[in-house]
Amino acid sequence: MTKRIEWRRAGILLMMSVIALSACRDEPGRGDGRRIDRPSLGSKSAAVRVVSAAEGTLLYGDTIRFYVEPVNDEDSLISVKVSMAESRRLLAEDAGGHIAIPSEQTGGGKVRLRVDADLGEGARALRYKEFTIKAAEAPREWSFEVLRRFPHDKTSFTQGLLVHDGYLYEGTGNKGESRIRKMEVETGKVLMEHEMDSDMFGEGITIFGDKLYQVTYKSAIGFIYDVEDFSKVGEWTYATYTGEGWGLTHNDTALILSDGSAWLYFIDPHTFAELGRIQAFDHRGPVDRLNELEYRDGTIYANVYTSTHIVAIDAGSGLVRHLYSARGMVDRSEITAGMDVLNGIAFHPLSGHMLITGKYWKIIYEVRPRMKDS
Ligand SMILES: [Ca+2]
Repeated sequence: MTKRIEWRRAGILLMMSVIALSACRDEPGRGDGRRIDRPSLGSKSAAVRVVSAAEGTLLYGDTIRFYVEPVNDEDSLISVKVSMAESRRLLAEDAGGHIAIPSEQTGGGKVRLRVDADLGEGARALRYKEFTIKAAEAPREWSFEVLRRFPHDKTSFTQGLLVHDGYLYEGTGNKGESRIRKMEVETGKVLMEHEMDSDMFGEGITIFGDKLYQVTYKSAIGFIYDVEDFSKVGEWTYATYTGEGWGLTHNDTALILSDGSAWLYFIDPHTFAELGRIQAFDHRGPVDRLNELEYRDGTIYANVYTSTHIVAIDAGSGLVRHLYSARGMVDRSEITAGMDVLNGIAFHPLSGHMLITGKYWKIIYEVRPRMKDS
């Protein structure tokens, strides 16, 4: 048997099973393959192909271009809609199937597009197309100059750190060790504390209005507390790419959540609807393992989990503009046996400098960025 005949036979078998399946669905028990007078299905197997000149990698700022055409000659294209696969946000629509989308509209990283084609007479086809979009330039690199050191409770498995109205707030993780605290910034003196149930693994925190929001590691449950007394006033849920909650911060209108991937989610603090999402990316592609967060002036600062890096991400596009290395920031004498990874970014209420600590670290460092090799 030649290859050609094998293919044809496979095609016929596939067609027959598709027909049998659709017949079965409509008329149980009569899947004999003969009842195929269904004009609404269009041609034998409605399908389109996506043809792109740029199969490899695009640079942020480029335009994503491709065209969509029916696989079967007898099909005609009525229209094509292209949307972001994850959010279904519509990006482009064209009757001729010629698509051009500026990458500013998709953001960078691994961009997955959903292509919905209308082939007329009720026939539709769905394809997905992936592009990797990298930054044209590497982020600017910085190290940290330590200005001051403040005490940090080395029993705190830090997951969330922020300054609000002059006080330091911290959320910690690990089951049995998860809590939220209000403290004096420079002494670490604990002014208020709430311990979570021992089966809960606390993650990032943020304060929006008069509420403190907290996420949890794998439970997909968030908690809401009154910032005045830490009394629990509500719960919320979130659906992320990894199913996990990691870091939390906010801008003027939305909570901003990380989940250990390169995605950052913008969430309405009242309805908890997702308002949008961005993917962090640099000149190499997506920047994942984003952990503790801090937002300031259009920039999201994020720890990259297990590294000594903090990235500064443009909150509109996801573009990583700056890369800060904390390597060498911790003095040899400050290293303790139980010390875990760097995690925790806040800003000092008076100086405006960055405050950085880590899980089970004994010090919070007030730092100023210094250009590398200067
Ligand atoms: Ca923070």
